[in-house]
Amino acid sequence: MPTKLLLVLGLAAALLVACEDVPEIGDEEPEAGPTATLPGGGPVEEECAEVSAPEGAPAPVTMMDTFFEPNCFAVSSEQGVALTNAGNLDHNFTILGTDFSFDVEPGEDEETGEVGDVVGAGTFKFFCRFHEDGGMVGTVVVE
Ligand SMILES: [Cu+2]
Repeated sequence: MPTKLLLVLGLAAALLVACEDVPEIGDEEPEAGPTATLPGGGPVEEECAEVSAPEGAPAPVTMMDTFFEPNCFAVSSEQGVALTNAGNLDHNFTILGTDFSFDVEPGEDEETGEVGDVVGAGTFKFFCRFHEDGGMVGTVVVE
């Protein structure tokens, strides 16, 4: 039946078009976002889902073995970070290029000072100084 054949061909064409729309991994242009340059840090351009804490409250970040949850979050400059080490290893939260650095032992909590005390608005890398090589890194957007 020619109608059915046409339908199948049309579907195949639609699928081909759909596939061409899928960007290849590593092929994506980073979206324009806030940028910042820090000593030793270089410009950072990244977008992330906003996991903001309620206004004024410190943004909660959990340290696991060995990653941050969330590993991308936004704060206002007046907010700090409420760190919780839920892993079995010593962990640390450091904003790249700053002395904003906090060690947290397993099972312990640590509340940082205001992020705006050390950086202006922008997007910044943070990492665990013990496990950076293991990929324990993240991004904080200061608004
Ligand atoms: Cu760590």
